[in-house]
Amino acid sequence: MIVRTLEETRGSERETVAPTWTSRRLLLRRDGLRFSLHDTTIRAGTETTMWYRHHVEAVYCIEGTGELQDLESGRTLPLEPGTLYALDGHERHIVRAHTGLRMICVFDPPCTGQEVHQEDGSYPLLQDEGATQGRRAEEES
Ligand code: 9YT
Repeated sequence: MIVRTLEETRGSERETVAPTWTSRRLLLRRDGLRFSLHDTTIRAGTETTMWYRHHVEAVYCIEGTGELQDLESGRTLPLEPGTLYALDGHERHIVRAHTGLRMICVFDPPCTGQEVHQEDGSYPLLQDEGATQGRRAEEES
């Protein structure tokens, strides 16, 4: 059994601070599960464009208000506590945070914690050492 608290992740290598968001990864690839679990806060007044080309992601909003724009369909929907979106089609999307947002995110395959957004907004597929998982990454790009 794995037991971990949000508090333990603060300031640790499980925490990543980006210009518009901070994410604390409660579960990462190295934990050996088939998904990662993140507690992500998005700063008020910001806009973040994302594309998880190699991952499926589910996001559950638990605090704050904002909006999600699906860049594939153009559809915009409100984000508020209790709203879930699941990017099962690798949709490019924008999150606009009206207030600070707090989201619980699940990624399959699990993130390693070392990803940085690539130029196209996607995360690469990484092994724990930080090396790109060559074959699949090439197949998918
Ligand atoms: C809300 C959202 O899409 N969060 C993504 C997780 C974050 N980019 C991370 O932990 O890398």
